[in-house]
Amino acid sequence: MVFSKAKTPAPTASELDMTRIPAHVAIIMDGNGRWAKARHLPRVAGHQQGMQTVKKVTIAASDLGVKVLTLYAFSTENWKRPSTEVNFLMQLPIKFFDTFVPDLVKNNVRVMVMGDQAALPAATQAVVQKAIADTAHCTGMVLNFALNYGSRDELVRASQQLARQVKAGDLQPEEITAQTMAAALMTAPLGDLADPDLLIRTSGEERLSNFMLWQLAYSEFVFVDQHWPDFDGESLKQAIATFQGRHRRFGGLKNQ
Ligand code: V0D
Repeated sequence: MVFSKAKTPAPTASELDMTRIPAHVAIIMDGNGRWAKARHLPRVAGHQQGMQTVKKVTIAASDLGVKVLTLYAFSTENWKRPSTEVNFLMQLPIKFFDTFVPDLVKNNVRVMVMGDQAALPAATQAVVQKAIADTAHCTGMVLNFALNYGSRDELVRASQQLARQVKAGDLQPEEITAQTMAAALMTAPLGDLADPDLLIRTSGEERLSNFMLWQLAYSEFVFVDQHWPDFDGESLKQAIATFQGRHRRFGGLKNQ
């Protein structure tokens, strides 16, 4: 007893406080390869199934009243994978939009993308731009894909942009603040909602892997053992219940 912490158990998903849904949920969608391996399937089958999970979880998050859902789809380091796998991954936005843009519009979900788009194959860039355009009028949840994204790359680019402004005489060094920094990051278009309230990583790994290093400074982290293709709306609710349990015990900087 001496060594056990008195813990308030997280509420079950069925008793979520709908007035305290995290506004911005970010997810590292890990475990597609392991999911496939466990079924003696090729890795790409895991990515294919993972894309179906993206659709289900997007609708579940929108239904719960999440305002921004950021999904880490492809990191700047993922180019090191075998070219057959990279090529397959680059087709996924195309498959995703052929089958899912009408559902996004029906659910009033707007697509945004952060990361270095210029390095993606032209066909992938085109379909991503079309999805952004086709959902530009939607006023509900923002579905923000991190695509060829790396947080150090983001911070380097932001620093270069601020340095250029200083050199041009448009900015004083003292004017480099948390605010001007945030305005130079890829999440700037999200405004007040740029910082995730909740980060979820699937598949049991407990690392950030170069994801939103600046924006996650005050976020709650929830790690779940399920592989991404096994994650679903119930898993999302459970993670949000865990988030709400933590906030009940410690209070937070925001939403109090
Ligand atoms: C594989 C599991 C949706 C994680 C989910 C190119 C890795 C499925 C997209 C997507 C991927 C991205 C941008 C966009 C529309 C859809 C996606 C990639 C991988 C990397 F505008 N799923 N998805 N993109 N996977």
